[in-house]
Amino acid sequence: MSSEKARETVTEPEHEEDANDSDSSEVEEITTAGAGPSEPSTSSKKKKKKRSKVAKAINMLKGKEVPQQVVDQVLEKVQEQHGDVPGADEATVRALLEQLKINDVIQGKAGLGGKNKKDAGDHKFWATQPVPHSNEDRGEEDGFIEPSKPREEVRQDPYPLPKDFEWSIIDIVDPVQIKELYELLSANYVEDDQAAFRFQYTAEFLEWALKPPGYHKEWHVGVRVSSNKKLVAFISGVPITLRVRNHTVHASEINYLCIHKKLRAKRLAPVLIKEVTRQCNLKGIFQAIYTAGVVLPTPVSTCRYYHRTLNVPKLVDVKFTYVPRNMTIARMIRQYKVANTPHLARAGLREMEDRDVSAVAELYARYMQRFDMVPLMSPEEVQHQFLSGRGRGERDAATGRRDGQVVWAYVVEHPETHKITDFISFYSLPSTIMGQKQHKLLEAAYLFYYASDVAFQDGADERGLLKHRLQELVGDAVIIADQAKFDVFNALTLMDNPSFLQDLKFGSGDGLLNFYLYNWRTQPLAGVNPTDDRPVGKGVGVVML
Ligand code: MYA
Repeated sequence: MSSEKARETVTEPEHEEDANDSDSSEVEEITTAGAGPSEPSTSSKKKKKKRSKVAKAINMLKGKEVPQQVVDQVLEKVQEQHGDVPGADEATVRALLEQLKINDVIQGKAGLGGKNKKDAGDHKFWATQPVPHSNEDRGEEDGFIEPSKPREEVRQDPYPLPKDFEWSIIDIVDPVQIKELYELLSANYVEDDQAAFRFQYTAEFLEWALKPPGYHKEWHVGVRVSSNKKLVAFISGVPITLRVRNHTVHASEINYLCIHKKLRAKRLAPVLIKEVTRQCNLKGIFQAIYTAGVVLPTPVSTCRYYHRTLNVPKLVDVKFTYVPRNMTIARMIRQYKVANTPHLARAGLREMEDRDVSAVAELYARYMQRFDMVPLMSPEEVQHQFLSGRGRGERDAATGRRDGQVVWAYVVEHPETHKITDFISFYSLPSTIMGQKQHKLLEAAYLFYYASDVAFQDGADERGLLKHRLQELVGDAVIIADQAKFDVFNALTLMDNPSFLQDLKFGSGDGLLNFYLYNWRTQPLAGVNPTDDRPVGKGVGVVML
């Protein structure tokens, strides 16, 4: 997993005529989840009551998204006490409240979505692990927390499991076993807070994600019931070479930790984590990267989900998004309508092919120097990440999708020089819609890696050249996803994403994704929040599947 599914807050243009103008930044944010109008009141009794309501609501911020009621009440209070204050508008107040909440999360003071409110000391398992236990525990210098061990000093036997269960290495090449994994995850993997959506990784996706070049089958760790061999738990690692600031770290990317719903809260997760750690150690790997919606000790960065609505009626039907007050569904459809063909088609945008691998690998490596934590990819890894998941057979004429396609990758080839100037990719990760008769699957596209050589021009950032190019490039990815019948296009506040999300009408979601490093100290990296020396996004250049 890489992410928690999140409902959307809706963006609405101030003027309807701005709706199709992708350059328009005149978007006002309206959060509808938990929204409710507040009663105007004048009597002092009512005021007192309201103040205590405000205090209560503000307390809610510790664990939940900022409710509309809080924003409305803060605005009213400001108005009451100070009259018209420049900048005291809804969007600013919401942004400030969100910021307060996110700062708390990053400093480990608050949990998210009420799901994890433990103090660092209450983490019985995590307290024993080589991870920073607070941001103060990160030291001055980047480096390991525990030294690596020679192979013979690594524990040779698997950790004991409760009786009736046994370890089972899952062979991803075997269609029967990949189906078993698919079935475990489809019924038991990550859900949103309201249990309305659950990730539904396809068998093709899992095969793509778990078999990068140099993968180790021993890092695909399953647990079965001894008597009937039913697969009931799983965790995986795949090799990844990270650059974290100026260090190269050979690590494992840990993902798809899942325990059957009937076996929860029995302390099985720590056993799975220790066993995959042992398997990594046996291959000489002592560092890892992982992401989770829950707050554990201690995120190195946190990013927020953003959602670009494509299929308005369906997203409204399944309550992924809402029709805001003062808005109609027809206006919303117009607002989110996208062009029929990608704008860069004339500039040489086409699907990436095998012959582009070395050019894309070079462009990727140079572009990713912009960020503090990035995967370093060999040409074989580039081939795998962007091409091996492209599906079977011909593309369907209507949707442009191939059978079993999980990743979409495009390049811009300069029409005269034939140089590859840009590339862009996204992947498909549907979610099961629970308790809905009409719609069973939410088709979501997720922004993956991209690069543009505009970044290497003088003043690319200062003069807004890169921002403009990325808007075109990602805007085209959104158009391609729309043609391929995706319902929504998701992205996080990492890499250069914050520069174009709003202009491309992505709305802020209520989900945050925490990034963690195992056995590696480094100062916090800029994600949804800037750090002292880096703006938002620039710390994180890793997209986890
Ligand atoms: S994140 C996706 C996680 N999966 C899901 O959310 C799917 C649905 N949920 C479940 O299947 C279960 O609830 C899970 C927990 C399996 C999550 N990451 O067995 P328990 C700690 C790490 O009684 P259960 C992903 O895949 C929790 O704080 N730890 O709990 C990345 C507590 O410890 P402590 C977690 O609910 C995974 C302990 O587990 C997580 O039955 C990265 C309770 O265990 C979590 N997401 O099962 C794993 N959730 O008392 C770390 C709970 O200390 C990798 N816990 O608070 C580390 C690097 C390893 C490799 C190193 C190589 C060198």
